[in-house]
Amino acid sequence: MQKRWQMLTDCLEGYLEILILLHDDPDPDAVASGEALRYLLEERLQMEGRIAYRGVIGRAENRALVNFLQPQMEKLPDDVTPEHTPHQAVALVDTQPGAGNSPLPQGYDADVVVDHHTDREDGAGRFRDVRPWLGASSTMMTQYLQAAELKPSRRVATALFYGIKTDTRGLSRDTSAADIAAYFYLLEFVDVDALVTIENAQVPAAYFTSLTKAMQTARVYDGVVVSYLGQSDYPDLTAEIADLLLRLEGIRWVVCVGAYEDQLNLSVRAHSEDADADAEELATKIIGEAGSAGGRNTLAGGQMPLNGANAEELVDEIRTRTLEYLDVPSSVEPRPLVP
Ligand SMILES: [Mn+2]
Repeated sequence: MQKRWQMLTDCLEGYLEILILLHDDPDPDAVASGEALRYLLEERLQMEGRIAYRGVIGRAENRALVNFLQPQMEKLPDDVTPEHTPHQAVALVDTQPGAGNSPLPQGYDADVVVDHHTDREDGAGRFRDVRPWLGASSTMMTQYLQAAELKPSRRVATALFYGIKTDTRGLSRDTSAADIAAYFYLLEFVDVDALVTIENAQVPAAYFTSLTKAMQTARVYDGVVVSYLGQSDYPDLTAEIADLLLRLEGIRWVVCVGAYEDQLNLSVRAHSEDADADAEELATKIIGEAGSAGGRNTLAGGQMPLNGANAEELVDEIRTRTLEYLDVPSSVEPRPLVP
């Protein structure tokens, strides 16, 4: 890691400012990694960092994290490539140029790319650290702090800890030895009261409306469950409900769809015991040319614009494509999850 930290330092030589971009609709891992990078560069390279993102931070726990962390973070307009000044370096964390949820297009010449999703291998990023075998970008940022011999502040440690915890579902999914090591290293610095507040954040009543709809529309086909939660209040609700549905006994695959404004959002989950699972491939097949998708073996997501199309019809198509991809015979009758 010392070498990586040295390369990162070399790459940023001559810059006094950095624009740190997160993926769209950032999750705790993205927010924590962005803030950790800002903290590291400020403390060690005296750089001034600005964090920016597009989209929505909707999930109550994620809002609580932001509320606790108070990162100097700004929301950018949707569908606009963020701009930076010539004396400002640009970093991308928890995503890569050209990924479905990336604010930077394919091949964009970012200065720094730090990510743990599937390597897009487009060479983008003068300093590029992409390690898909890790469970969280927060693990990578913890390693950078250690390499720079910088003790994390309570704020940063708590955020990184929560980033690893959520991305790996409490070290139960896509977890490597490095994630476990980072998790326990951070533990001693964590603000436990803040963590309890974040994890138990209260949710709006609309959350239960969406949850009810998701349960009522869920159909089980052998080990596959497909659910549509209708128009939802925020785009990352599909991910939350997909995680919940994956807990159903005997389930190997979950596809959860929701509409947010004029867009359809999709979350795919595969059981981690299914060694051959490729959630990213399924998400990409489902979305096709209509939108974008990305992820890893056990979890993936995607989105497509509705352009005025009927959401229910698109969901029917998504269901058909899912069952085809997973070789579920058409003779299998769908079973409602709840009566
Ligand atoms: Mn992540």
